[in-house]
Amino acid sequence: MSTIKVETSPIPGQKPGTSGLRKKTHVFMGPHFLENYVQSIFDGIGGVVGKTLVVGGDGRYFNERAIQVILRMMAANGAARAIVGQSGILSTPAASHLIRKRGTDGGLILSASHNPGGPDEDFGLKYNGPNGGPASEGVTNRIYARTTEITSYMISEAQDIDLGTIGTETLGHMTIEVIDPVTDYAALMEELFDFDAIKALLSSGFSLRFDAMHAVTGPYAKAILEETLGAAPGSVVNGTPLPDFGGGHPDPNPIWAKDLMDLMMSPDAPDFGAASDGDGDRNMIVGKGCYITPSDSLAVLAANAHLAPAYKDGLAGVARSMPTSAAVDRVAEKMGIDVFETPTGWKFFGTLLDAGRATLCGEESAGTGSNHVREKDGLWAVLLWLNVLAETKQSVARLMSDHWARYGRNYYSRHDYEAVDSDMANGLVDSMRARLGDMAGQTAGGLKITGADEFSYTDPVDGSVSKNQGIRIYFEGGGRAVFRLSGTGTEGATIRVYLERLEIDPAGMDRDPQEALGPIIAAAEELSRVRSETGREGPDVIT
Ligand code: VG1
Ligand code: CO
Repeated sequence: MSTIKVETSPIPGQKPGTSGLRKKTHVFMGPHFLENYVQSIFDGIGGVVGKTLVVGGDGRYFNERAIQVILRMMAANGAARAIVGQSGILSTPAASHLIRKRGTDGGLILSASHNPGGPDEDFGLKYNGPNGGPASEGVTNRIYARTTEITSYMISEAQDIDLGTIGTETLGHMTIEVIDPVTDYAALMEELFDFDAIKALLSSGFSLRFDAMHAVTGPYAKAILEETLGAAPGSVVNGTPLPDFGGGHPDPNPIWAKDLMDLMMSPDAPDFGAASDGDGDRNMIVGKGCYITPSDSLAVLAANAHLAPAYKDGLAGVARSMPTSAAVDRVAEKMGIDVFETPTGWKFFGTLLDAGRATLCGEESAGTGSNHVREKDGLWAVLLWLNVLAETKQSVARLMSDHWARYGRNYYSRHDYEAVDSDMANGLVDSMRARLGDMAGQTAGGLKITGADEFSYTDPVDGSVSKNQGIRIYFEGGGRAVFRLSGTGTEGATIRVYLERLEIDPAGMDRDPQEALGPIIAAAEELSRVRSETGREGPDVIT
């Protein structure tokens, strides 16, 4: 093997967003694009000489090609070892677990998560640190800084590595271990949950459907749900990872997992439905005729986690991203534990989890997880739900309605306006920012505004500060509207409007969320003019 140094120059636009760098696949495949970014990661983390990294991705188009390049660059940069999922496959939570279990120096995860895949769609890459979690802002800032000053990268000239066969290979001085992507993760799940109780539930006639959306969780779900826990064969659908996810968005929400939703709302619905996203870190939970919003799911899991072995001693604390509803806060309050409100993106939970201050974390975007890894974890959430259902012997709908009766219901919805002109989107946010100081005391949509600010976060563990994390407007009676721009898109801007209202009247628990949130929706429009400015009749996606 010979190592070569390739001259290059900075490529604009390599700034990582909410979760790593995401671009159109053809951009990632362009000359030097991937190589520049990988070298900048290596430089940004102080080089990889003698280091071990986990490498794997969600199987989307360009996954394996990109891994071959990464391995050649690792070898050329002096890395000691790469641990790679067979065929380049590793779900994001499985990669996080491997980094921790094997005590590596971190890992590279290839995914654009819930974004569609294929030559004309999206690709992504992110670095996770030795704790298994997404790099902190400090690290991503250093990586980004390197992308703006890079002049060369190192790469080996070598044949492709056989990633299809489990075993050990070498590339120069570097060892490459190709491992089964499922084994370690499945063993971890078995440690956390009462598999016997779940087996008993599934053999008692309880039926489920898990929609892997042609993405990475297929092999994991088949092995764990069907082969180990005894769910009926065929319970896992769309279980073979495809490079283009079968043409859909691998995003587990009522829009993109419509087939599952239709089934769950029909007379033939199984007892439990779930779906996960491209890289396996998101989850959607649906009962018979009953969709569970991710914010509610986090609250229900926090209230019941002690029913699973891993959490039997209770929770140290919980954390949620700022736009996530306060449903979990109400649980934490009753339990007398801390609740932390962080900016959007899993990287902000890392310090709290590492410090043992939070056990469960969640985001409104279908992300839930715990201290077992440092990423959100789709199948973990499904298994925790099943463990809770096995213990309580209740239906999903009943568990949810009992929860609302006890804690109140935080009606919640997110409205997304996609592919908006970036200048227009920024202008909209700037305009609201300029008016924030005067909003308190005014009325909008007939609701009195009690407070308005822009979220700034000071990490309670390491003191780092993250500014401009979303505009928050609070209304009389506990309502709230939040506005922020997405940091994961690859085309124009996506405006996210998060809407919430607390209901404690027992007679008001069964309303349609869009209707129950009507006044907040009207107030949000009056304050932002997002519909009139973008010329749209309504959001592109409602979750
Ligand atoms: C979105 C979600 C955020 C999530 C992120 C990554 O970010 O809102 O909650 O952490 O995606 O999820 P944004 O900036 O587009 O709102 V995933 O499953 O893409 O790793
Ligand atoms: Co994801």
